Amino acid sequence: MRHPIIMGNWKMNGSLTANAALLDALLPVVEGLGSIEIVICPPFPYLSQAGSRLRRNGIALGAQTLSEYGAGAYTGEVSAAMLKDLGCRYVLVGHSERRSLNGERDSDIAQQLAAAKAEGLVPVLCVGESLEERQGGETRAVVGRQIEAVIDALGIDSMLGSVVAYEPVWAIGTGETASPEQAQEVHAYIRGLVARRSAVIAERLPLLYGGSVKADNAAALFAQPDIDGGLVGGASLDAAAFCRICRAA
Ligand code: G2H
Repeated sequence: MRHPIIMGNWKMNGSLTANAALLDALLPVVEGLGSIEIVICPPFPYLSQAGSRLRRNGIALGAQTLSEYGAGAYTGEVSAAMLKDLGCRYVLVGHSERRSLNGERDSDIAQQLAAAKAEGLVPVLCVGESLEERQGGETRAVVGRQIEAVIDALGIDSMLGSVVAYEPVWAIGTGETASPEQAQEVHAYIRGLVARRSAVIAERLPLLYGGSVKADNAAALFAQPDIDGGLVGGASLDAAAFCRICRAA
């Protein structure tokens, strides 16, 4: 029922020239992988450039964040409607870099998720614990709080048509990856948490793993029963590596 999703989060990387080269190398290879959903999330200024190429190749466009507000005097912000206008289908909300570097709180993230859904975008709610929290045995409490903050604010139906990405902060961009068993344990916990409110929604909810996904660890991660794909940062900037990760899904 859940089909694999692989998302490339380019973060704050790229240029018109570099993006064109990356897309040239990537698209002819991944467009043949019809059974999985592949999503590219460039920085805002490059959404149009990537979007015009992706629309011809059947790969989806995503953004890395959005404003919780609809329109108006919010200098520097980008609304859900603008992302929709540019052809986005997905948008990340609550990435740990947004939480730690931009001070986004669970309550802000819930409002961003609501704004995304109101425009028909698929929000990808990112959750995950720090190294200190894992070592303190708080992984479930932290991840549970991050997800329940959204469900408590918006209701369980907010998870229908959404995606959750589990990204342990200690594994992001560090080269450290959660083992398949560690990741599966948290994914199963997340699905169980949602199932307590709605078994049907939990069963349909795609759960992605993120945190140093690479070509050589992707297959073992994606083989886990509750891991439905990956949110890939660094390796999504390398066409050959990203193609191998997509093939592993
Ligand atoms: C986690 C991930 C993508 P990386 O942030 O969101 O990045 O694969 O570089 O750890």
